[in-house]
Amino acid sequence: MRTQVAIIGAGPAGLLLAHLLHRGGVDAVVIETRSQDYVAARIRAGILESSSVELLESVGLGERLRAEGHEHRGIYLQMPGERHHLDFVDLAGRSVWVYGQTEVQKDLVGAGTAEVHYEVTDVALHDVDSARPYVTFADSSGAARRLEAEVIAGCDGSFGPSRAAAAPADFFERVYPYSWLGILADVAPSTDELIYAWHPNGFALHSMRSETVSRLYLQVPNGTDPADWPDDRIWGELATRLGDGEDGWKLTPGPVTDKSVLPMRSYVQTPMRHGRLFLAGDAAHIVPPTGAKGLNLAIADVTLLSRALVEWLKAGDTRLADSYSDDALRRVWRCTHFSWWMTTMLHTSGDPFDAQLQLAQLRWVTTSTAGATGLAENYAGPPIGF
Ligand code: RFL
Ligand code: PHB
Repeated sequence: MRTQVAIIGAGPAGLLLAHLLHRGGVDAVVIETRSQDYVAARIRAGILESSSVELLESVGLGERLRAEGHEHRGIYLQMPGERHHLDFVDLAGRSVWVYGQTEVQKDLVGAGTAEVHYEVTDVALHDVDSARPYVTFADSSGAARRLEAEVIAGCDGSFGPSRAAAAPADFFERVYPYSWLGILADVAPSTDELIYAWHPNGFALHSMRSETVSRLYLQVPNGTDPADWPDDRIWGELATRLGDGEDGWKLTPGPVTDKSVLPMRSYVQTPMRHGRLFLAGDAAHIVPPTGAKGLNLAIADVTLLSRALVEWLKAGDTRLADSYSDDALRRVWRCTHFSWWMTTMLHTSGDPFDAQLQLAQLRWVTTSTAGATGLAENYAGPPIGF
């Protein structure tokens, strides 16, 4: 098989890249180890920055998003006895949208612009330093395949083979001493905006997917077994940390349809290019979910990468490809800092000095226009290409 761009991974980065390249007149083939159903059902991100929404709209992927997504002006930041609304539209001139990654994935599959080979195995990258890189794999029937390309795009997340193929590289990492226990529940959200809550017992987040589906998270110790958290215990702890009963606010529990524990870390691998291999999305960087940046970073990366590859493969101009890593990393490091900052401000460590610093920081962010604007600008997100 031969194509212009071999894309490894059919998550949002890989499928959106294929869609953008198709619109730019560049051929691509995507290979994915999982099944289409598995990828479509993975419950992950829920928040899109307005620049992500604008990008998706501008490439024909905005119809369901506008109809079924929900625009939010801001978030609540909370400490015991205090709930403050930060209005991003007033503070930074931009909103965010609640629209699940599952829905973005469905829209990308529905666009039908990507040739995707699902359920492949034994994926290996070859000769990425040369002008003729290629990928080998076994297709879903077990037959050995070789995919030759001008460029390989590694969009295979943190566990795929592209990261290693892009080495030697610099690797920056921070592992956090806590995880999130996340639930999806069939119950109307108890809040109009997301609530990020600092509490002495640990962080809690009330998010949502729709008028009838809520998404909630609790900070738990690393190594927590979800089996130790029956539904009643989860709702009880959420009620405590989110302030059920304070100022008449009530948390309404409901049937839990999904429960999982996710560890948290930050990493960035640089550069995001090695020869003819370009990394995008989680393959190059992971952020903890506290700032809702992962999916948005993946969208920003592939927007830059598609422009660079169209210029190169259609017009022979390599300038954007040469600057891709530096261009993408400006935003990556901004969001890596923001996600680290939100995470360390809101998760308790057990150290009383740290707790007082966190509260002082939260009071500053919720009472000073300068502090609130900084958070709002970062949460609502810098423009693509910043
Ligand atoms: P993905 O989505 O992991 O897709 C990578 C794909 O590559 C496939 N793959 C391979 N394919 C071929 N050959 C191989 N050898 C392969 N190995 C792996 C995988 O099967 C997969 O299909 O990475 P991508 O496309 O870069 O997208 C990144 C986002 O998925 C991720 O950043 C976000 O989900 C992060 N994230 C959030 N981001 C936000 O912007 N806002 C949020 O609110 C938010 N919440 C979250 C999140 C991530 C979470 N988890 C579980 C990681 C909440 C959670 C719980
Ligand atoms: C989510 O809805 O899954 C979500 C929302 C905001 C975050 C993280 C996750 O910061």
